[in-house]
Amino acid sequence: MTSRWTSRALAGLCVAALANWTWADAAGKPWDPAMGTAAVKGKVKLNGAAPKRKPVDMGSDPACAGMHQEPLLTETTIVGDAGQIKNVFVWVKRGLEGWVFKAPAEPVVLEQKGCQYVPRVSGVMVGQSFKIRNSDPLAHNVHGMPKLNSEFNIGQATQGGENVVTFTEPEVCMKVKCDIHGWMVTYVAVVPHPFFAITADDGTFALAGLPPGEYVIEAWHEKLGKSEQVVKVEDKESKDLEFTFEGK
Ligand SMILES: [Cu+2]
Repeated sequence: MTSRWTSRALAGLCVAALANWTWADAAGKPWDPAMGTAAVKGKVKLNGAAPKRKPVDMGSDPACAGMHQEPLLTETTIVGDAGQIKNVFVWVKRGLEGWVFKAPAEPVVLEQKGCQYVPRVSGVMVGQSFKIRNSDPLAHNVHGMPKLNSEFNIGQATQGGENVVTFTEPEVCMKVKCDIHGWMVTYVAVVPHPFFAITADDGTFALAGLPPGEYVIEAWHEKLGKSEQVVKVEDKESKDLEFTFEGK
């Protein structure tokens, strides 16, 4: 019993070590939050007319449609009156390679509610728990379609069902969908550090607590594509960036 447990535990450790190798092996020192004195913040805007959001057609599953008095609106591109874009994933793509970051103990939660994923875009660190919850009284399945991480496909037949997955590789962003309900789509970004943000209703983002340095900041949107800028911040400095996407 003991030896079987030991060999299993050792095998588990080896798998964990291998799985983590590509990112954890990066030359770097443990992150010291006291170094985080700088910030990059800003706004993401659309150049051109905002696309009109359409009602989501839930006709293939009346139980889903029945949970909404008014139809949900598509979330592919959400643009405010002043052109500000919501749900853009903004992160430090390069410039933090000298540090090794520990994933937080708290999970990131993705919920299925009213036959919709909430939130539309999530950010999670490599190795951090990503908890997927079914809050609906019907079945969903959660089909992750990564390019760099392992594919997963989890059925959640009952309300309150929860599963946890973790990711081994940085990947911005992977698509996750429900194979039962074709309109259910969400995007998950896996990042090797905590310096990422998802633009709010007003299109703003903030990357605070950065060490002074030069960074490549990338803004990613599921439909509009991606854009990057180089920015240099000194000790105690905060710089503003504006990203502009062309309408599609
Ligand atoms: Cu579903």
